[in-house]
Amino acid sequence: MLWRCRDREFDLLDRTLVMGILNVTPDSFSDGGRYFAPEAAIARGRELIAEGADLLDVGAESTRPGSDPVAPAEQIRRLAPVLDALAADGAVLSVDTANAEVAADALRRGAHVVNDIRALHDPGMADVVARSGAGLVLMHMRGTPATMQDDPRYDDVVREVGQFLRQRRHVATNAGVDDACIALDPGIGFGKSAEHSLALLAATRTLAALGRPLLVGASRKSFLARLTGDSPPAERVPASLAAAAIAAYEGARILRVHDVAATVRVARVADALRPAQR
Ligand code: HH2
Repeated sequence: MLWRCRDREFDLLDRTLVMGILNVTPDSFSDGGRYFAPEAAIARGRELIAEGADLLDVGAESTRPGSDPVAPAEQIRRLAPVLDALAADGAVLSVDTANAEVAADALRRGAHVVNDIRALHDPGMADVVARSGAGLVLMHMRGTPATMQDDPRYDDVVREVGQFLRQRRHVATNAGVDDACIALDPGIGFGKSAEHSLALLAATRTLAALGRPLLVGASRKSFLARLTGDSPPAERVPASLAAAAIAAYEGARILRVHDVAATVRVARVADALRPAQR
């Protein structure tokens, strides 16, 4: 299975990609404030690449439950120096934004992927992605970060998320996005109870069968803490590695994580053990 991202083409048949998280924010749930200064973010990005990240997902807006949106101009201001420096290094960069203007600016600076947690909610986004040939992550979210954890309900979360992802993929390709550029993501923790997130993780094989690379972002999220009793996000690393191992074994092709060095090792083991058809 190929994933096309501008001039980069990832062959995902037997290699799970590790996407390192780089939050240039004051308030992200796990690493908020640590990499808000451009120099600190650039240094962290280089560290993640040295640890073996295949690509970096750079975001300037926290989407933790209860967070407020960040204006596009401010997202661009936060991202620009970081993207410029890491693109000059030759890193493969993803921009974590739902805003077409921010995505377009990042692509001009050399980003290869748009990680759109609102799955083309911005009417300008599909065109920006289609024209650039960038990779596009379409993620499922119920509601907005401000309200999404207010008692989310589903009749059948796996079926509903699968239907949504199929429909958004259709919207993207109808708008001119190359199907080979699309990856899908169930959006663990976005408008989901801990039980919903677990059900989606357990259904990785079903969701991977939708036919495009599946991205799973379980890293350090609170549904894991509900199982283990771990409290601050930094304590959730072993639980995150377990989730990553199971997701990759069951057919996820991209793991979005904070802890790159350890997850790369997990991915190599899962790749060696995963049955060929997954
Ligand atoms: N999770 C977060 C942010 N962006 N994008 C995708 N495609 N999938 C995810 O699961 C996902 C995502 C939340 O994690 P993080 O970036 O660590 O936190 P914050 O939103 O507080 O910056």
